This record gives sequence, structure tokens and C-alpha cells, in this order.
Amino acid sequence: MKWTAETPSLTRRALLGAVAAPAVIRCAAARRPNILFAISDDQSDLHTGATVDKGLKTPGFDRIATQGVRFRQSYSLSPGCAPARAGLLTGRYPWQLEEAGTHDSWFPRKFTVFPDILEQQGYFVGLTGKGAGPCNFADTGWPRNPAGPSFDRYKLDKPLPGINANDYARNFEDFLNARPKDRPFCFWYGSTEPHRVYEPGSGLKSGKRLEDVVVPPFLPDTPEVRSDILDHCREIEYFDSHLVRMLELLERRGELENTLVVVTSDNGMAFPGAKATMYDFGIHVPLAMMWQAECKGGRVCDDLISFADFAPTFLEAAGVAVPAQMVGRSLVSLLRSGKSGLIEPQRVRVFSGRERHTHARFDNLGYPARAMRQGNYLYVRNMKPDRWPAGDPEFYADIDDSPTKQWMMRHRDDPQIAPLFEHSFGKRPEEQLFDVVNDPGCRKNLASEAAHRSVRQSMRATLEKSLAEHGDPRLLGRADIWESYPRFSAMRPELGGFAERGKANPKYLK
Ligand SMILES: [Ca+2]
Repeated sequence: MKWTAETPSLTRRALLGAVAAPAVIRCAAARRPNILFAISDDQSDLHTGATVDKGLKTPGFDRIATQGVRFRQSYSLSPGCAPARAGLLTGRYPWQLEEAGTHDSWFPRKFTVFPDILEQQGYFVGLTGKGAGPCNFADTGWPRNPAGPSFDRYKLDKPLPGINANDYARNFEDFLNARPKDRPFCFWYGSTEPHRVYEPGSGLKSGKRLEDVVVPPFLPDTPEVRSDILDHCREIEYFDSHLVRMLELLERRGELENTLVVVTSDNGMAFPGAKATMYDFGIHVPLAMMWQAECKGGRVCDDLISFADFAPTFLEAAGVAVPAQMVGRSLVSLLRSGKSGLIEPQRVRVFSGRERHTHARFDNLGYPARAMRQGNYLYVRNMKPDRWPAGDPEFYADIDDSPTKQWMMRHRDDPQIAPLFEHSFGKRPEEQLFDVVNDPGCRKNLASEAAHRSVRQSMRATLEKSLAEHGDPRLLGRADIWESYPRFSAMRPELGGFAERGKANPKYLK
């Protein structure tokens, strides 16, 4: 069976992965926009200057939010780098991307990414910092990182302690200077900040104050945790400072007005109860977009946004037909609407999910979970509730090491801390339901409450039906394939079982 433009979208989606990329058609466009895509590494929605945290200044993000649109309900496809970025580049769900849907495995060559399409259509494309990944794209035949050719030529003259030495803004200027005249550009600015490791105390040393920190409701409110959050904020500010310079550079060159600028992060903050979890702080990320030539600014949008929506957005903005493999929905209509609040009621729900993150369990097993956001609720389905969500004790390796993690492990027996420890480190029931509007910290599981039975049942049924339509192997009797995918980062043999780097686990190969 072949798909055509007339094939119903669900049928086409069922065929995804079995078809080659369709030809793309460029529509007539008077003046195609440039695209500047800025993505930080491990930043939850809470942590932008535009929201609440007094200990954090993000003038770059704030400018885009003020002169463009601030999206308050933007969800990553996964709480970890590689699957979130692969989904973003391909406009597909991680469970439609084979090995690219898990952390640091292959990135199969057959999937089409938006920078390649834009390049074929005349765009000049480039990358500084972290693109797709971590993943193995070289051995599957990609000639370069799927996010584009690297322009990482310049390092900071005076590196800051604990900060990656990349001079991202200078690399961007170098990219602009290399661009042939009259070609629009698409540039991926992937800061490696605020990914850990931090220099402990660097936030305090930079003049930040413990009393300005907003401590998320699932973390202990202690000086150690507050200081760790300040270190995190300092790294976000480094990311933002380069964004400020990039905006100023475009403005000086008279190019800012017709540049679609997007700023977001790939997944939530690297603290217990956030990154690598399906809780809201793991997947709810900052997002602001600005396109002054086409879109009225000064707006706030509360529609649910998925990372799968970015690739179709960039293609539509460029006047390029969106391939059917991309299941996300372009955001251009939202941008052009001039409206605020809930703008397009058909954006009812978004999905996210995870498989293996780091090597954290016996046999290199993952922690499969899927989630759906709809209305006030976040519904989470933990598909292997017998496994440890944060990784086997005593490593809990799916939580990045940090002063906060160490402090919580040391104080787990303190009656005040025990419930917080259990929330982030303990096992979780198969079903979780949170009212994230009133409980953004996901502290109260409503799944077993009679008053929420119909919500839970309805969301469970919708999630299962949707995942089956997406072709998720977890729903279609091929769950074990996820456990076979090789991992290319360091392994932890001390966890026991299979621990061979870069090799498929034969036990799970069918
Ligand atoms: Ca990340």
C-alpha cells in the first residue's frame, strides 16, 4: 500500500517508517524568513526570567517573549536529550524513531530531518554546540550531525570556571559571514549549558543570593539545594547571554525582523524529580517565539505545544511542504493569529515518553513510561512498575549526580525528607494522574481516587489508542526491542548483567 495526499492521515501514520521521504515542494514565497533555533540543555519551564525566579536574569528569552509570543504549555517529547532532540528534528514521536528514540544509540539514516530539507530548498544551515545527541549518527551513514554542519570554531578567550568554552555567539557571526548572499539561513544554537557538571558554589560566587531562589515543591528547601539551583541559574544565564548577542548581531545587520527566533530547552532541570522523569518538571520546558515581520508580539499562548510541532513550523514558515512522516502540527497559524490565551482548541493533548536513559539498571534495562497532557491533567503510564524509575539502588544513575542528589541520599531517613526522597527515588505505581495546574510539582497522585476515576480511565484509553496509532512497539507486542538497542556511552558493569558498550543485548533480540 502506498500513501498519497488523499490517504487518511492515520493510515499514513501507520505506514510511517516503511516509506521513503516524499519530495518536498517549495511554495512561492516573497521573502523567506531566517530561522534561529536556540535550545538549552536541561532547563524546566520555571527557570526563565519571564516567570518567577528572582535569582535568574534571562534578557534574551524575555525579549523574545515580550516582542513575540510566550508559550506557557510547551512539552518536550521526552525527559532526556537524545530522544527529545531526535523527535524535534524529525517531527516524530520518539517511539516512531527506532534506536533514535532511546538515549545514545543509533540515529537511523532513513529518518528525514528539517535542516536537510531546508538546505535542499536553498537555506544555508549551521550548528554551534549540541545538535542531535548524544547518539551515534556517523556509523549509520549521516555525513554530519543531523542538526547541521558545525561552526564550532571559536572558544572563549577567558573560559569561565565550570562553563563550556564555546563562544557560541562568535560562531554564529562566523556562520553569518560564511553565508552566500541572498540565501536565507537556519541556525541551530545548542548550548551545552545548563547541563551538569557545575562548579559548586559558582552561583553564589557570581553574586547571586540564596534568598532569591524559588525551590520547586518536590525538593528540600535547604541552603545546599538553593546553592545548587543558583549554579544551575548561572549556566542558564550563560546560554541566554549568547542569545542576547545573537539578537543584537541580527539587529545590527537589519536581519532580525525577518528571522523566526525560537528559544526553548530539550528537557527539564537535572535535579531529582525532574530530568529523566515523566513529572511536569521533566518535560514542561520554556518556549518563546518571535517573527516580527509576520507576527504581532506581546502575547501569551496557553495552547499545548509539542516538540513534534517545530519541524513542521520551520518548513511551513519557509514555504516548504511538510512531509507526511512529520506528525507534529505547524505553529505558524498560532503565530500569525495575533491572539492570546487558548487560540486553537483542536490542540487538545500532547504526548511524551521515555525508555532507557543512562545505564542505570541490571542488564542495561530502561524504565519505559509514556505520558499525556490534556486539560488540567498529566497522565503517566509506568509500563514496568517493578523497576526502579531513578535506576537501581544505590546508584540511582538516572538522576545526574549533584549536591542536591547527594544531600537527599544522606538525609533520606529524616522524616521531613523521606517523602521527598520517595517521590524522586522510589518505585512508582503503574498509573499516575496529576492536576498540574494546581500541583505542578506532581506531589499528589490522583489515579486511585474515586473522584478522578473517569478522567483516569478516559486518559488511559486515549493514550493507549494514540500510541497504537503511532506504531509504538511497546503497545504492539514488540516491547523488548527497546532493551536490545545498543548504548554508546560508558557502561556500569557494577550494575550486573549485560554491560557491553555499543552492542545489542542478545537476550532481547527477537
Ligand atoms: Ca538535555
